[in-house]
Amino acid sequence: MTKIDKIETRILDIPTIRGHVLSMATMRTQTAVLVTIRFSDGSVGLGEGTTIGGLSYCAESPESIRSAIDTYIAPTLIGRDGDDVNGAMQLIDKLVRDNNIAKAAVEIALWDGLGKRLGVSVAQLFGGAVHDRLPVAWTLASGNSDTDIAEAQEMIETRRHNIFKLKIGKRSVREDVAHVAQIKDAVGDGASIRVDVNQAWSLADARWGLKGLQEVGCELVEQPVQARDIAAMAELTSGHEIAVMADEVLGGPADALSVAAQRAVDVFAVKVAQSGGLGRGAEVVAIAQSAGLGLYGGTMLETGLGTAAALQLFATVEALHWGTEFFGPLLLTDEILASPIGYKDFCVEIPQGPGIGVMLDPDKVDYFSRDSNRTIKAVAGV
Ligand code: MUC
Ligand code: MG
Repeated sequence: MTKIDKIETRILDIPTIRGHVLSMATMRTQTAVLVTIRFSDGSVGLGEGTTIGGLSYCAESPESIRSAIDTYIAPTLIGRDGDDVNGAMQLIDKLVRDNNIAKAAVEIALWDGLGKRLGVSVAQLFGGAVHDRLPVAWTLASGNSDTDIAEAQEMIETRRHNIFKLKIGKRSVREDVAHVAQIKDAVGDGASIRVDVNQAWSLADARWGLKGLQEVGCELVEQPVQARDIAAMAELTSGHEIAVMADEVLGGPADALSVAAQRAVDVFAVKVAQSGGLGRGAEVVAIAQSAGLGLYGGTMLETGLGTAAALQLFATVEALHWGTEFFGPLLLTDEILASPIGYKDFCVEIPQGPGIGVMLDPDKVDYFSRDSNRTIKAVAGV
């Protein structure tokens, strides 16, 4: 039996290429929790658990992810069979409530280790890839319309992205709609424009917002109101033509089932971290498929490591009606993978090779590690 010998965690703080302005906070650094699982046969599995904007996005922070793993998850897994991913996750689910991002980080490392031992990709472990590349969006969130337009035009010219998600919800609804209209006018019909409100609107704001957005040619609105207000999302979905997408409300299969049963949205943004891992993410995908909802591969702005893991899962999903947003590594000033994930022709390439298909650059990991005593501001500000 290949046993789990050791589980190590590390926090990395990596600057972003520009301020990333969200409705609740502005990110200037992305903080990732890396997990390394060492197995008794010498094999190693890598995982990542990452959130957005410190504690402003959800109830898990980089520090809580690390402490949940170190204090509660790792000790229960040491000595267990490394090949028994399902058994490990069932045990963790009994002992640890919620903490989906921490669970996902460990689960990814278990799948990566298993894939590497068997010499197959994680996509293969999930039934096999049906894509070798996927359409990938970019998020325009500089906080300035002219900068966003210049960024979008460069992305289109270099054939990197032609799907754009605009972060709105910080300014008034009227200003936001004008901002979206300006960008849509500048990029024309060759690009798809969507927005993410990150829960910032009241239902009254959202009624006006959705009306304005659809009039200016925006195709989709993500999480316009509070995640807990499923009834408001259902009203907006049935009352407007523009597609409504669930993000923060989807904390795993049970939430997905409840949102689908209430026909509260048109599309699921499925995030591996938020779902609680690749297995739970696959269950959320299956619920959307069974309910006839649209699918989109969502990100927590992970580094190349977490991005590669997500790509392994989404490569197995037949129809991703709204594409994906697996651009996380491109928002960072530096690459921590030994060889970066490929982006070209408006698509992201699925990493090939065993496990999640990528290896870390150890020098970069050391350099960005919080333990290395570098002074970098890890907090997100307004
Ligand atoms: C979110 O809420 O979807 C995903 C892309 C991006 O720019 O931010 C994240 C967060
Ligand atoms: Mg979102």
